Amino acid sequence: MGEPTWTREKLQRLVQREISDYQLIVVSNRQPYVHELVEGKLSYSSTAGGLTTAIDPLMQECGGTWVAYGGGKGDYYAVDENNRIQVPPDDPSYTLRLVWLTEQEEQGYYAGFSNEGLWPLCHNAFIEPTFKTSDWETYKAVNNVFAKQVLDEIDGRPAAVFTQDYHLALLPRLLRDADPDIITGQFWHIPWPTYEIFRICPWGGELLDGLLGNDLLGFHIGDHCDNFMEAASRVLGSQVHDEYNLVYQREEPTLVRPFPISVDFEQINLESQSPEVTEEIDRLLEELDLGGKIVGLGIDRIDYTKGIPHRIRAIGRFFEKNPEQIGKVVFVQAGVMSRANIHAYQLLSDQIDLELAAVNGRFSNDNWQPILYLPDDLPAVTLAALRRIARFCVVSSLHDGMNLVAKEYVASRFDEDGVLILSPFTGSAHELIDSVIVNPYATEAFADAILEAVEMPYEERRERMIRMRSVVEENNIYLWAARLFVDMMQGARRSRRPIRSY
Ligand code: GDG
Repeated sequence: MGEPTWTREKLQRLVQREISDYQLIVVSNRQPYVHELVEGKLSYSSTAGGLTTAIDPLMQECGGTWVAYGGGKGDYYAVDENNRIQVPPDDPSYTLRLVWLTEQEEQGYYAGFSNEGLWPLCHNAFIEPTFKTSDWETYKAVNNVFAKQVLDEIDGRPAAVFTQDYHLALLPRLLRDADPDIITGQFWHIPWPTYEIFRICPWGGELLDGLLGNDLLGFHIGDHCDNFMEAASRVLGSQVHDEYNLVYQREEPTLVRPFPISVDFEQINLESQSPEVTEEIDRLLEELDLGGKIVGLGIDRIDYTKGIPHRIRAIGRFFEKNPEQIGKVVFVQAGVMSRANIHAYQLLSDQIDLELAAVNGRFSNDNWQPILYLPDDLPAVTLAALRRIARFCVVSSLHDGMNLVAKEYVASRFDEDGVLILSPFTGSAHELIDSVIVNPYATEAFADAILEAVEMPYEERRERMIRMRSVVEENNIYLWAARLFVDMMQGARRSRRPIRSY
């Protein structure tokens, strides 16, 4: 049997015990709440994406400060003279401190080095990474901007800094150089590639050295840890102690461990039972004409790693092989556009339109269309309603660190019904072994997996869903954070000891 379920309260007690002597600071590129100014009126919304989904509930529970780039047009008007604002705006529980970047900085550091360089480097999606020297220079400069802001926030007090993701790989080393007493942990939300791929990056050594300024470095799965440790050993010549998951760089250890990220199971489970969601279900059934149909669902940030064209092709093949399903099954593809100023994403958008036109053009009739595409930033209540309507949910990533959409679908199915079709190239597939696992490149098998989901008897759906739900309930976001915080403090204690004591 697994460990007992972790709750918000239990995590709060753990944080008080382990970290209360330190100021807790989370740092990320993206802010959890963004402000807009429309006709002189300030409004806010929470940002879409896996990082906010995972970290915001933790900060609400633990308190502290979240330092992030203020990219919203209204952000400047929302903060106080120290660039701080209490969030969530409706019911404040922690501090958000915003960092300002120029357009040129945002372009070089975020769109350029992070998203045209590191993102394709770390995902096996066959998109060639672009490495421009000017982007790299800006990336370094912006990591320095963040370091200054974090140090200013710390103001010489004891602090534990928990950095997020690939935008800030150099930050931990900068912090450690400025103040070796700062406890440093980082979670890398995307995969880490094999050495053969990683060495394409012209500044790989500097990235590794930056990350090895952490006491603790977390990835979703063991393979990514192994890849990272191999890169550190082969690129930098760092000493790697596999048996302890430790890497020594500059004679200081970094603990490198897997922490499979998750969702707030209880909250999603409860929210999906709310009257608002039930009303939204009625509205969607009517508006999208879904009554009496078997509905399949995809929810993704529109990104080339998510395998959306592959999914559309498989749906087309499914109707081709199973014409009796025409008119009976509808697939709803929802999700927000992202990184629209990057060329590869514009190409993806065009490709999705072409694939959609091919399938919808071929199979639609006067009363029915096989795929409904809703590429919008949909409100949480609509996403929750879609998850409840859907007989099956498809996650077909070509490569994905974890994929929270899969876990959200499972958490929201309090009725213990529904089938998850899941790519083996996601971190989630390591845990959700009762899903229907299918390779998104194998169109034939993918089409058959859709038929399997459509025809799966209720008893089997229920048995599989019950097992998946107990996995997500057990391994929830609070267990993830608890393990991470405990290991971060343990890593910090170790790194203050001389190497020879091992
Ligand atoms: C990275 C890693 C890792 C989607 N569309 C809308 C919307 N969403 C929400 C989903 C989910 C989140 O965004 C997406 O999370 P994922 O985990 O699927 O993917 P990434 O954004 O690529 O996240 C990933 C994650 O970090 C955490 O470590 O799992 O592997 O790539 O919560 O529901 N939310 C709203 N409107 C939308 O249209 N509000």
